[in-house]
Amino acid sequence: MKNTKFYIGILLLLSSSVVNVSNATVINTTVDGSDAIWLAGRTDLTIPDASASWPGGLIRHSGATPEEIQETLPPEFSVSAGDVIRVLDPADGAISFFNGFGGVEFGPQGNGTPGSSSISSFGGISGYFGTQGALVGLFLDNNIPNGTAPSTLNFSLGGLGVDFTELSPGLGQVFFIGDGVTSGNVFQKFTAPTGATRFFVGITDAFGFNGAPGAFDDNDGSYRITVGINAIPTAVSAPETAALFLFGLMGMVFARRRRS
Ligand SMILES: [Ca+2]
Ligand SMILES: [Ca+2]
Repeated sequence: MKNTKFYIGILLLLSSSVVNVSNATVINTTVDGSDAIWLAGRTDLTIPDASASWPGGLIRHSGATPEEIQETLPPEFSVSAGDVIRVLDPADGAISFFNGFGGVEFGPQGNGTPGSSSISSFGGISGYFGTQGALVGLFLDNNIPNGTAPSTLNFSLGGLGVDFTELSPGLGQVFFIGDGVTSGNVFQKFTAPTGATRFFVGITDAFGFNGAPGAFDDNDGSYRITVGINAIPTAVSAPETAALFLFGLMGMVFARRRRS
């Protein structure tokens, strides 16, 4: 009986650690083609109707696009400095970046050679240098970003590339997330910098994927991403492992009971 109580104690302890694992924040979200990363935190802006021009804003097509999509502020999530963010399963989905619905679509990794898209900064948020139309992230504090933008991170093959395993971007620096895993299926790790309170996921675009940010008004479709904040990347299998462990321990309890 003593032994049984001991094992029950272990089971209770293990149960509480399983609860801790599930307490890590996990967010499922879609990132629309209109979720311009350069509008992150820009609650000071009034985005004009899609049919209007936007002087001083993101560049738009001069005439109407078949889609006439209005740019949107990208999704944001609360974080603290030092939080570790990972995509918990490879991001997927498809966005059509060109005039017309459907047709050629890109996935979260973006299109072309890393470095084939070079887009300048906008209102205190850095530029972007990587693949065309990739899923990107951004850390901010509580302030509306403005003033001089931080330096642009280099995700070309001669720079960080897209297969890095860890990244510590600064506040206001747009960073490549892609599908969130390396070509070797390693979940990539993004650490929130000092002062970070908000994490954003969004889209990059520009005419020809180069120059000033814009051309979002014909982007239809979306990417899907499961974001883990301080969550174990194998979140799906972690509880399974714990369950197997518990199952094994229960087997041991049974074995002991049968012996005694
Ligand atoms: Ca576009
Ligand atoms: Ca389109």
